[in-house]
Amino acid sequence: MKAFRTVAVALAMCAAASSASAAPILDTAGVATAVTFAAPYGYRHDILDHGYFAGGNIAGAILSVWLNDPNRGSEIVNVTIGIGNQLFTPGGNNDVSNGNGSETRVDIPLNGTSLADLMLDGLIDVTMGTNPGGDYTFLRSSLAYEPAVITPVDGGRVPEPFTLGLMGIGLAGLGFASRRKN
Ligand SMILES: [Ca+2]
Ligand SMILES: [Ca+2]
Ligand SMILES: [Ca+2]
Repeated sequence: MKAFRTVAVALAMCAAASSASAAPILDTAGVATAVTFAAPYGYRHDILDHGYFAGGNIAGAILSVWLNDPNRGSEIVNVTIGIGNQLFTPGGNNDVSNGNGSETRVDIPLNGTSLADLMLDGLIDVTMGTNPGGDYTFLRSSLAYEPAVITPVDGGRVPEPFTLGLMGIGLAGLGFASRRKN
């Protein structure tokens, strides 16, 4: 009965999505880890567990990482995503701006190369690094991705039937995950 309700809710959400943009799907990964130059931290986002199939279409994805810095100081947050390499300095300076107990969130849109890496197999590897002498704490990571949609000639936005099916599976998975948390 619960499973039926989850599927019904997922289908209802898909129907709602057909008249608007597709809802982003969230994948979480990583465990809290101290990062130094000598000890970068690598982890992987795997979206196959949301019903994504290798070689599918993704319109866009944003990687969000949460950081803090137990001892402040100046450091570069060096984020390597897939086979690309992107450098970030949260807050516009070379410091994870928040001290111990608070969090800095960094949002990183995947570039074309990283997105292709993700679409190819549903997996994307991320490495958090810093410069010599830099240190901060990686807290957690979330990858939000939006299944591709097609735009018909009348200008409306309608999910592809195939993508819609994947969304249903993904949403059912989310329902399952949230039930497990309860
Ligand atoms: Ca996953
Ligand atoms: Ca990959
Ligand atoms: Ca520091």
